[in-house]
Amino acid sequence: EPSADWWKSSVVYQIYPSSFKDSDGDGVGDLAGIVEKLDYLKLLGVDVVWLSPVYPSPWDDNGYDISDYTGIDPRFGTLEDWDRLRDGLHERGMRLVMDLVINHTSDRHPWFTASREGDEDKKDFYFWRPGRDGGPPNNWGSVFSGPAWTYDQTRGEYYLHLFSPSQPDLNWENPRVRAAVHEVALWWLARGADGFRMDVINFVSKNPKLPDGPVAGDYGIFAEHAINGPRLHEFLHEMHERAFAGRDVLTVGEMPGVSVEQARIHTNPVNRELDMVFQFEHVDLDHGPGGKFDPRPLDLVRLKASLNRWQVGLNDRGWNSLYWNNHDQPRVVSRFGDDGRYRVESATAIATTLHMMQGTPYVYQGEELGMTNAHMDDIADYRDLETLNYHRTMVETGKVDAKAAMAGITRMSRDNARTPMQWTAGENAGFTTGTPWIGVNPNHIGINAEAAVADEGSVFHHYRRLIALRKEHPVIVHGSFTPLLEEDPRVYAYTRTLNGQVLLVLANWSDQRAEAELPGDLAAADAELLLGNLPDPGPVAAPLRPWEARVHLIR
Ligand code: TEU
Repeated sequence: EPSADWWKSSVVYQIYPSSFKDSDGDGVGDLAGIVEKLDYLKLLGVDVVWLSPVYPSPWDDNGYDISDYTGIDPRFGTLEDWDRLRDGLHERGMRLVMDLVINHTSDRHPWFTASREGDEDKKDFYFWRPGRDGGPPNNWGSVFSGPAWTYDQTRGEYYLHLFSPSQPDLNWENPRVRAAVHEVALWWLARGADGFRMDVINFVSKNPKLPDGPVAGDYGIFAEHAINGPRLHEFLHEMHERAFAGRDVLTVGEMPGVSVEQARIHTNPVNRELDMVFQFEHVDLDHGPGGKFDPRPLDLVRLKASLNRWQVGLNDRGWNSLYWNNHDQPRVVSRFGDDGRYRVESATAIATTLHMMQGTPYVYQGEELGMTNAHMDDIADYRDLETLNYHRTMVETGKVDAKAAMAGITRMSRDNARTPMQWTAGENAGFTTGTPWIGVNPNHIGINAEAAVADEGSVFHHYRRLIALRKEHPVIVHGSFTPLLEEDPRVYAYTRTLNGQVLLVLANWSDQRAEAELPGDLAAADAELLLGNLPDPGPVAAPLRPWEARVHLIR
């Protein structure tokens, strides 16, 4: 077995390729554009790039609807461009993780075309069922609005799609489906990929009876019958043995709805399933009764309770992945911080809180610049199908209050994460010489990579220092986690401990001065300051200024 643990001390950087860097002026980012920016990633200090999908796709869900698993969509370039990216990363000591979307394919994937035509080999590759009482086989609603079933004329049956109708779910009960998926993984590993982020991988085992779910609104909720299903551990273990075992890879499974207890099983190395998972608890805390587009203010005490439970729950038994942002989440500085007066302070305090925890940190493109939400209030500026479908089915029909819903969209839409990377103060933020596929945030005049790299006090350099610290201090990678001040409404505080060394992390999540009421032995300890996000940081006992964060090492 190769040493499995390099990913524990790594920091991963997620690239959403259509919005990263456009090299050819068509308004869409591409692989050659990423290659131009590898020295920027090296300067930041990240170890791994996770590349969101670049495969051929009809682009209904921005590439999460794949029609060919072993090709590159022409909008991004060619397989040879991918080879150049792989080599450019490897030459700089970085690795490349691909996004494996294998719960579903595109409805234009040849497997689906063959399946709907009743092809002998492919007919059971998807979930096909006859209707019930002139309607769909069960009451499930899909993640992207509307029913989870669509009737297909050719086949004369309904097919299941937990997401868009363009994303039919693969039937993992069929061993040939699983073998085909393993082949895809092996194909990319043979070409030099270093691992996989596996899209909604805990949706692949369903209750084979596909029973109705509890009704909420127009549809039934599929969660209890299609998430964390009965054969999930078996399927993941099988894939590990066929595709990952004995190879030096990183695997991270995206798992909405996973619990600490389940994640502990998935990520315990003795079970040979996955290295780590993406859980969703902390990014669902501000969802209201009407869902993500009905947001509530964040309660810091609840956030601490959640993240701290994951820290303690996986210590010594599994491994956490740490993230605030990805291509599905609004920008954290706008969501949990203050993207006005305290933008730099809050972005760096929030980053410090996460990066000193146990687990592998993920940085989403632009997060290291403190990029903000797009603040778009006109639905015409949106591109994301989840947002557009919600607007069409809930807002335009008058099912929700239009003004409140638009405010919810502005705050929570996935497109907040998808506006182009802000490279310069120049035209289109230096992202493209053409017309960008989605609008550039006008605040690129002030918030951009060129300015941030030139300014030692920028969010960028704080991220660079956080990443560098992880390389210097094993306590940051391996130390056990102890929560502090759990009821404090403003201060996030914890320690990490390894071989008698104690790392103390303090972050003020408010724009008020805050006293951290630390236990006496900590407050009086002789400590070295490893990092602060404001000028002239004080000792352990010093009050925290608005959005101040400090990392102290107690020997
Ligand atoms: O997302 C899975 C998922 O359940 C949510 O993150 C969802 O996309 C959204 O946030 C619901 O509000 C994954 C991908 O990350 C996402 O981009 C895809 O759209 C989705 O799967 C389907 O492939």
